[in-house]
Amino acid sequence: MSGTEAQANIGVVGLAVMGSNLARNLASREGNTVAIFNRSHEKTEALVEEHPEAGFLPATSYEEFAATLSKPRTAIIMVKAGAGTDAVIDELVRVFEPGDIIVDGGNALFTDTIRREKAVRETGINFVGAGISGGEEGALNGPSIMPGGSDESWVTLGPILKSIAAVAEGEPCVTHVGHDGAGHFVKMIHNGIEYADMQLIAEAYDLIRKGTGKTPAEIADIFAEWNRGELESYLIEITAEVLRQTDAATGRPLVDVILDQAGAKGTGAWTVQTALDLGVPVSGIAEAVFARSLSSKPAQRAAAADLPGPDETLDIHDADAFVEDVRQALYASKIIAYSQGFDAIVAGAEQYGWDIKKGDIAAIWRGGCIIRAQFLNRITEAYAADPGLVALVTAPYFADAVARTQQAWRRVVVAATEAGIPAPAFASSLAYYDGLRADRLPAALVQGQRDFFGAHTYKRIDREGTFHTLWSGDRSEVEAVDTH
Ligand code: NBP
Repeated sequence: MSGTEAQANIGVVGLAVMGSNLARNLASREGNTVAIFNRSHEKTEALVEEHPEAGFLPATSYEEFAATLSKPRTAIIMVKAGAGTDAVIDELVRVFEPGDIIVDGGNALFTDTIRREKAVRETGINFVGAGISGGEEGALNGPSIMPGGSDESWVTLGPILKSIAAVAEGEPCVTHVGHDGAGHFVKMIHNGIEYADMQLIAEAYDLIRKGTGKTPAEIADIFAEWNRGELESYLIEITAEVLRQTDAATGRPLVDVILDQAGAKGTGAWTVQTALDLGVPVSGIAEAVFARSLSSKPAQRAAAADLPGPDETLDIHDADAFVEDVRQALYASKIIAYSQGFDAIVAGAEQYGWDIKKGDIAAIWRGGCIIRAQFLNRITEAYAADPGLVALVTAPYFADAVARTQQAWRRVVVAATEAGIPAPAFASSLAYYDGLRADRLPAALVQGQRDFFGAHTYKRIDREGTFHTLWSGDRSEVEAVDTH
């Protein structure tokens, strides 16, 4: 390859597992010719050698990479998020021209994407932060893709991304989410929901195991059965497979030999940090993040191991009924996790001026991504019926589902609490639900306390205005002051 012929319509920079698979996916689709570049050239050579069928156009330098691409040049960066992304952007800006498109497909923090988009735009080059979900398998066979960036770049990029995205019910799982950081913001929320979904499933497993004494393989059958109903989803499906797995070395269930300390790469924490800044209670997601943190504190856990628990253990007389209660609790809690996630999307869109179509987001999560699930169709329908829906859980379908399941949900949380089995995401989701539907909250007392010690003022239920009580002196003679 001379390096001067512009033959590729798309390029990939960064050829570790995600980049290689995405490049192979692109190359397998009709009409795409893919230029590839990696900082250390051995990876480029290896990919070309292992996949001659892909017809890759390898480049040894950024200059050669740029020369290989037809205009507008379009390149997807798949490198380790952070400094590596900035380094590659600098190089591409150096060799690209106005009108070209740089796509960051890594897991960037959306505020970094906003910063990068602003800086790159000044050069006349388009910058698109695109969330890509589905892990290495998704990158190869069809991920769910959440691109941000300008309308102009979407014209070129849209058909390319549609060609490689997963397909759900005939539709590609990609949509132009919104401008600048919108795509990475939505991908971050996706991951937050994923944390909650996984934690809820793990709590369901733990309760069934401790409550009924069933083996992991028996519980795998339960999850496989659940996967045929309203809980049908990728995470339920793989849970059955994980629980069914036997450890080759010991013959024990694999789940029993895996160290019970959960890792994290940070996107769940980003979701919670962002939600705190936006003032959105994503309590189910937060509990899932904290549950992983708690699990990964061996010294604290060892020190606390002898602290007393309740005298009661789970006393289940009807195992089938208990399993069904847990299923319903899982479904209700999952609805809350999604409801909270979509609240965060609404708040982010408002804060950053993005026009995000919530129903479209649910639709592109139906395939390719980790939280793909049957009930995402119901979310799309809910937002189609009422685009201004204030809380997903109040949409008729979900309100009915929670009404149907809430008694079981309460029984499960009570049983877990009485038996001293931690079910933080189940319990927190239920508390959120009860908080949301409460006629009156003790927030009134909190306002009183705030006014007492900090003169923070309060509103009244019976009059307009802002009030402060003179608390000092004879407190039986409080005086309300309208500060307006
Ligand atoms: P890694 O995150 O492990 O990154 C390795 C790649 O980054 C290599 O190609 C490496 O080049 C390149 N790189 C680094 Br590190 N610093 C660089 C620099 N300064 N300049 C140029 N290249 C640099 O790869 P990955 O697991 O394939 O993930 C790629 C992206 O996709 C990440 O942002 C990740 O968060 C995201 N993602 C991953 C998954 C997943 O399931 N793994 C899922 C969704 C999204 P080298 O070969 O020369 O060292």
